[in-house]
Amino acid sequence: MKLELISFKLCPFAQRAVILLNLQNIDFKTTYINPMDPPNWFKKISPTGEVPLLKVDDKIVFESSVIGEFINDIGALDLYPKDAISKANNRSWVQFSSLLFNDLSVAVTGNEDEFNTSKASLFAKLDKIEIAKSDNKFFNGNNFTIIDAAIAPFFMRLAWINKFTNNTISIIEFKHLNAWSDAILAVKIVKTSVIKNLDDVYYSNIEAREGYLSTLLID
Ligand SMILES: N[C@@H](CCC(=O)N[C@@H](CS)C(=O)NCC(=O)O)C(=O)O
Repeated sequence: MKLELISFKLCPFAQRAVILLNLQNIDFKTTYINPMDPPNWFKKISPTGEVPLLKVDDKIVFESSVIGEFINDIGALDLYPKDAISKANNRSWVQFSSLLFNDLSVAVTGNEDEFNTSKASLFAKLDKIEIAKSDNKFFNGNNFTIIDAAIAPFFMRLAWINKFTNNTISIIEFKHLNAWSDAILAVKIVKTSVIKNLDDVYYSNIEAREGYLSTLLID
């Protein structure tokens, strides 16, 4: 089976797939595109116009959560709990975690009012996750699983924002989330799931968006 991940360097949803493919030790080729200015071949094969898209031989799989399920199906490791309700509960939180990226995106691009609204919306969601998260290192215990991979790109970007802006969106008050973020960001496969210097690219992206957040950047 030949796998090709159609990706965008800054895309957190594509990063989820990279983490899971590497965790499962599955060989794949990466093709980067700019989804804001996609090539014609991509328009032809992508139903949504979004990355990530996983080409599997001549078939395509899209939507990062579904790509994650597929990787789990073909991988040697089952990264879901065995019992049906815990598995469904994990899938629910994977879906929920996707909503965090919308708030983060508005926080990066929006004016001051939009920044404050998106931060409040983000914190309301983080409140819910804080309650659902146990004292365990990762979501399901000591092992890194799919839900950890799903939220890892969010924690990575949030940590960059906090480093670049003197903790504008600090999550220190969320005891479980703060520890979970530290545990996830220390995982080697997470660290190596993005291109080198993506933090610099992310900084430049915040600057280029000229939103309220760009006025809070420290050098
Ligand atoms: N629900 C999708 C979201 C993917 C997504 O938002 N991708 C962005 C890049 S990070 C994209 O391709 N945007 C281009 C567009 O919306 O046209 C998933 O989980 O895969």
